[in-house]
Amino acid sequence: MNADADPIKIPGGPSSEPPAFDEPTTPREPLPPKPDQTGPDTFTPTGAPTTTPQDALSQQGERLTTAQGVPLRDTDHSLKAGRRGPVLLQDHHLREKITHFDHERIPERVVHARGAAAHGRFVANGEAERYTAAAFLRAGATTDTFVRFSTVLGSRGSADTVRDTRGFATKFYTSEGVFDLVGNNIPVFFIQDAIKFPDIIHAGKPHPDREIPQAQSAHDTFWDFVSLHTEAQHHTIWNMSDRGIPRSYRMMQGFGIHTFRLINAEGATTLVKFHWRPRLGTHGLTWEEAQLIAGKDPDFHRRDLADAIEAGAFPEWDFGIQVFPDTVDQTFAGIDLLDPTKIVPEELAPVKVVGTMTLERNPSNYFAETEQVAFHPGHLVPGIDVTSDPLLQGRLFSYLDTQITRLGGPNFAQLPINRPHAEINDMLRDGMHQTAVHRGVAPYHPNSLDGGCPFPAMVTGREQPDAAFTDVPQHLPEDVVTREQSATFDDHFSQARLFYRSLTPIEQLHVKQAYAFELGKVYEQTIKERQLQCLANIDEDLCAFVAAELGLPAPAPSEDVPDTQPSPALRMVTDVRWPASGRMVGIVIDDATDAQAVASVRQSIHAAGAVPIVIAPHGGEAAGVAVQRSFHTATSVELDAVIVLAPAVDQRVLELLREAFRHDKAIAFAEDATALLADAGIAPTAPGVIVGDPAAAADGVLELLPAHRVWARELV
Ligand code: HDE
Repeated sequence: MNADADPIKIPGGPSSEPPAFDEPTTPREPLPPKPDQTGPDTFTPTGAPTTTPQDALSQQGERLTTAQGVPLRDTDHSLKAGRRGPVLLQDHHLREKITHFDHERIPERVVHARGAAAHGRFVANGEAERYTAAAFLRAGATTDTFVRFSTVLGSRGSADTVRDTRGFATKFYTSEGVFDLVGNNIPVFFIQDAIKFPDIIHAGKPHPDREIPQAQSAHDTFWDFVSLHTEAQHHTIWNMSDRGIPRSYRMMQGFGIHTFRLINAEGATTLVKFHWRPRLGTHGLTWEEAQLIAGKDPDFHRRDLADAIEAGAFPEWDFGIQVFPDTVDQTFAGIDLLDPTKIVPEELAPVKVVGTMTLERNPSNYFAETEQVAFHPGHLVPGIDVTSDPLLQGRLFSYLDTQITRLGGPNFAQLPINRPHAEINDMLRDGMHQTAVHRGVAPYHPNSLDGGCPFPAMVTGREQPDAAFTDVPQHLPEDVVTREQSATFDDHFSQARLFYRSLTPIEQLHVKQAYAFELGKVYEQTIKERQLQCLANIDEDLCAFVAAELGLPAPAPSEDVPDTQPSPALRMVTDVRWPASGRMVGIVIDDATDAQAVASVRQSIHAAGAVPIVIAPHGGEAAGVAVQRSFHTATSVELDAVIVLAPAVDQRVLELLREAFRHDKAIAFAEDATALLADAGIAPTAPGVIVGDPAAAADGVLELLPAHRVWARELV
């Protein structure tokens, strides 16, 4: 059966139609995107819905034209003075083509340059209604969303699986205007004041002299900064955990980090922290896997997200809030809610789920959508406001400012992906790339020439469908202008300790190994010693392990750090069983493998929502099915589990199995493949190794996948 006839579709193909072998000779309209792909909904630059089909925004017709729509006969040869002569300046087509090409790139984001995105839908359950007047959080309200996930440090072309924080930025196109929640997958940040952001980023980015290393924190300047500026230690220990190397964007939590203020219909306020909880659970890679993937498939997370959506395994997150009373001191359980280096443990303030988001459409053009999307924490809607968190306050300046350079002027909100799905009547005029064609003569307030329009909301005497944005009056706690911070921001170690001591022993081991690796890459001994001093303040056992790996003495703590109750909610390794949706299961076969066995194993894997990847000695077809990977192209790191249905003693397969075993993945063998076990050096009795008939092999793997990994292997 070739791939086209196979009802089990493997995602990832480049085009909505297979190409012809010969160069086509009959003109036709451009192909539509693949069924899983879509562009932004078509709204005008001023927020009016249109009936314009999405394809009207892409190239039209079957004939090659200039940018001015003039049909062209030839785009392969420049206009020359004779066949061997010089090129003529009058070649307007050549000049237009090359000039446009010369300007195809825009500046990459100064941080979060590498990302992947998807369109989705948010449905509110109404649980937030008592806290906020925001229309999109009313029961049953459905809102279009666009989510961009990212790494922080790397350039646009860097690898996905580096150890780093991940961005989790969501644009809600609400009926009251755009709300952006520009969050991360880690609930705290390195710094407490926005004025330190250039410093932490300069320290994390490649060294300015050689411009290495790319997308890494394992280097001297990063550890120099975080060991001196110790408020960074809490965020850093999260990065050293497996949260710093997510298995998938689909398997990450998201956090708004800062405390926000909600305002309800009666004007009462509450303080909240925002949470995204993945329905697939929160899972990491192993460090060796992450490093191998960075070479073998640097687009791993990008591919995983797009493939899952194409395969119909739509990722979902519950959206939740932790709710705190809006008191004068803005603290909760002794924790300063304005300090972005602190969490409030979920055991003290449970997360209330207020809605669910499903990502269900891939973008149809990376540049137009994922690259040009512009987020801003100041994109707020009525019912949601900011607090005085000094990190958030600086962000409110930065995001608008950065778009001016990145997107070439002040009209970036008119780019199709950024257009609100609500009326825009802003009196902002002109500027680079203005695409609206405004009417009227009086874009100022007050005016009489345009009949006084636009009117400020709520003073028109007319019934307003939605409330206007209100700035909640705030009392200032102090009346002194000062470059100082609150003494409640001074505790830098107790929550790093809380995090570490809340983890399971397996997770703690990974944290220890991550510090040992990262500091092992640092050249300067002084910096290692300084960071060891920080670790001694976090946990002495952690410090002793890392010191031993570095061959340095473990210092004694230099601070008296208070102990707190552990927070089991911080663990990633739990007994919960998660859906296998979109997981990749490799099926190793050869030409002699029973076609019926292959068919039934593929069917079981597919029926469980996972993706069966057939791996055979060669490409093409084997055992009656299309082969996705040959022994030459297969790699363990793209698989979550492996089923071996062939006695294939091939060095490449042996290596694949050894790696899969080392990375705690379920491995199943049909009886005739057991000789492989011995060659691979894997004990048939080891945890997570199944030997049986093909049905038992598939069932065994599906039984283990919901735990994410065979953790028992790390305990022996
Ligand atoms: Fe950002 N950040 N950030 N950041 N951030 C940007 O905005 C900045 C911070 C976050 O997918 C930039 O459009 C400052 C915290 C995400 O397009 C820039 C400070 C959190 C993204 C910027 C912070 C984030 C950005 C770069 C310290 C988690 C990617 C390009 C006060 C709550 C959004 C851009 C996307 C992007 C500035 C700190 C998340 C330069 C000054 C804390 C997810 O404006």
